[in-house]
Amino acid sequence: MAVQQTLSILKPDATRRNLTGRINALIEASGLRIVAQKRLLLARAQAEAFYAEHRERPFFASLCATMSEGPVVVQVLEGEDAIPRYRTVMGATNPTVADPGTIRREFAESIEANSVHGSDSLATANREIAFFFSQTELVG
Ligand code: 3AN
Repeated sequence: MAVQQTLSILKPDATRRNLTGRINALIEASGLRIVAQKRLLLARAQAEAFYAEHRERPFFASLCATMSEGPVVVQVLEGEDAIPRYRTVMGATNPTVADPGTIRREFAESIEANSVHGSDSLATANREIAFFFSQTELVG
């Protein structure tokens, strides 16, 4: 076990439905701490840069449009094994197969508008945190 930080995004489908507080409650109930948080409107180019590794996937254009259609809340979560722990709290990409009690099972609208993003590895977390936050914005 190691203390890790991971990048979380509450997606536009979640902010549109005023779910920030309910999702944050599930995050905090899991033992993760929100050590940085801000609400942003992503430009289309920012969404494309953030999801660059998915550029060849058929849903890339639609995903980037969805991510820039309304405000997002970007967060840094900290805790023991925060990266895999948050993936568990999020649930599977497809909400119809996500476990009961997970964020995506409870709140996601579809496989694309699935309410939250979470980093999937240490290298990804480091890159994604640096994409949105400077070190001085992380307050543990
Ligand atoms: P996850 O977010 O669970 O790690 P990824 O990395 O495979 O899933 O996909 C990144 C994002 O792309 C997902 N959160 C979702 O918004 C979108 N996405 C994934 N698979 C599909 C799909 N088959 N159709 C539409 N959008 C998808």
